[in-house]
Amino acid sequence: MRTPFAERQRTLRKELAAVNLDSLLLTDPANVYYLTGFTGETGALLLSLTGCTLVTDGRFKVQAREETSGIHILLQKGALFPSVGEVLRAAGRQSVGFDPNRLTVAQLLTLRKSSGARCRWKATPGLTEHLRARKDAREIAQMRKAAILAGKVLERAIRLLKPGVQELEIAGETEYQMRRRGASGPSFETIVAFGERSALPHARPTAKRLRKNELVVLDLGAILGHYCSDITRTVFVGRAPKRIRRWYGAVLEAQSAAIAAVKAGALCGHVDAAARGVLARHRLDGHFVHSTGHGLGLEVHEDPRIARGQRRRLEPNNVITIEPGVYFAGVGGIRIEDDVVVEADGSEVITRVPRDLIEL
Ligand SMILES: [Mn+2]
Repeated sequence: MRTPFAERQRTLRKELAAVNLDSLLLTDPANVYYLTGFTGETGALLLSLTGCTLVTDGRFKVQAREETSGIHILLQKGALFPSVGEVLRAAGRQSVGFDPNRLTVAQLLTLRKSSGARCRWKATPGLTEHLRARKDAREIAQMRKAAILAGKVLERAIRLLKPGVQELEIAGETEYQMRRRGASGPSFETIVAFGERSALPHARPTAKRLRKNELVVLDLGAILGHYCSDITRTVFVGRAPKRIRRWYGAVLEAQSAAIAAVKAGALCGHVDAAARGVLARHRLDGHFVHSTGHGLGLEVHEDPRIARGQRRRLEPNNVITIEPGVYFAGVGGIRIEDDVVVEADGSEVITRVPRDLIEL
């Protein structure tokens, strides 16, 4: 089967040439996978204008050969970064790009020392991440499957919500169901938050038991075929009081407005402002304490960021989340999140779970 990796390497090489780099160092596993197919958790990739070398350790020898093709695999002698430096030293005078967001200060110092004076290190953040943000047709198809899987698991979790059940039970069952349906695991630690705890946007599941007349926030995602999904629904256990309905209606309206603002060319900050504006009209913007969304792909949080003031523009085939929420300490929170593919004139919502308030 034809793999996309060689073509991605070619595309990135053009970017290297454009910023006068001879090679680029990649250490982040998602970036290394994106460019080579290698899934080992440690390794460093040196992409040069003429070739590609993956440096990793003996544990990954067989795996690297099986998962990649057309690249040079080098097993490190001793530690990873001195080995990478040696490869560069042997290659002679050149300028090498690195991502300051992905490398520690200690790693850079080791690289500078081991690669020698003829190697010039240049900070070039986000080159691969920018390519990754624009998904190809195969990636979108995979993300649709991951999103649908997350939705099914979420709907099943909602059916398990009965007074007396613990947050941890729901979270455990959810992650089990993901794997039963083919996911390699959750794309982040599943959030199950009952009652007051739902006011914490990133609540970790506890032994708390569900009671009647509580809000429940379920925020989960699965990794399927390397790609992440991310979905949130809010449920009320009982008949929701008027103010909860009002808050829920406002969040749903904010999410719809943000989704309607999504299209290629739109400023990320405008999409955020669409959600924030609706909540402001309901005098709830002070309770919306996070950004509207984030890019989704090999990682659960990636480019582009849908946040206040972001000047970046959406591109066709970006995949992003839209997830406004409101939070009231001591009472609870409401968040609705879907995954959205950016299209030329609009968007496709790939998570397929009804968004109306569910009362159990
Ligand atoms: Mn999210």
